[in-house]
Amino acid sequence: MQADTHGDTAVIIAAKDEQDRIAATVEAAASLPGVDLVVVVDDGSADATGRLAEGSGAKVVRHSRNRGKGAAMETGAAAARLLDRDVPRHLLFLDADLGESAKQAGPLIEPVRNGSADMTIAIFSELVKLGGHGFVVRLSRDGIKRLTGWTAGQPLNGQRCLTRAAFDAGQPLAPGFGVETGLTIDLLRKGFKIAEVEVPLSHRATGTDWRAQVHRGRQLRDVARALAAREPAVARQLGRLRRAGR
Ligand SMILES: Nc1nc2c(ncn2[C@@H]2O[C@H](COP(=O)(O)OP(=O)(O)O)[C@@H](O)[C@H]2O)c(=O)[nH]1
Ligand SMILES: [Mg+2]
Repeated sequence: MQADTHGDTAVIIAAKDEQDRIAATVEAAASLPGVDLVVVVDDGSADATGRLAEGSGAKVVRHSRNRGKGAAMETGAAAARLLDRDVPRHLLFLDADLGESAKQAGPLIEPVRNGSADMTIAIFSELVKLGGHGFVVRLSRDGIKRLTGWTAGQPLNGQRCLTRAAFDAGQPLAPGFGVETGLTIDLLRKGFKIAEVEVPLSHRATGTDWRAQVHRGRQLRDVARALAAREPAVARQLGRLRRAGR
């Protein structure tokens, strides 16, 4: 990341307890062409995630308590906005556990940069076998298909690049791990163009221990909530409540 080079893209990384991988992820992200800002949102980590991210050159924003992935992404985008110059940067969201493989994320930016997509979603060419989390993937994919007609290859993939306009149109983001499912549905419904891009990224394999089970339980809950909130009847009521609160 060269301080005096003007790029057009900010990388936003939501991270919770990622001290083993965050430094490598930040360094790889900063080396991507056109990236001149890396923001890490340390979402109430109990480890050295924030300190290590800062030491690797990221701007770090910390949630003093854990608020979930969707909220962390909003915080990261708000921080990037404060550091925007005249033209708002595109936002490339990357998970914290990509490590060095994050340097392969460049193709996610291209379609957004050249205007052929408003949001890209990564397709990992080498999917690490994830014990059991296929159920949540199917729930998300089927829900997106039912509500929009579109079939997503890897609907929960968090590696995605958006124009600022598309990100703004996706507000408010669905809470927690419902964020990817919600964003995909909301942008498609508003007529934004989504492109899937195969990239050779890899992340930590989620195991089968109790932590992994808890993680999957949270994902299931959040994806189900994101879908429920977007059912037409519920969405109409939420829309009315929101407008009334303005
Ligand atoms: N903001 C936030 N991010 C989280 C939380 N839990 C996990 N993450 C991040 O979300 C991303 C995906 O999490 P990960 O554990 O790799 O899930 P998986 O890829 O679905 O197995 C990583 O960048 C994590 O650091 C959380 O509670 N809050
Ligand atoms: Mg992961």
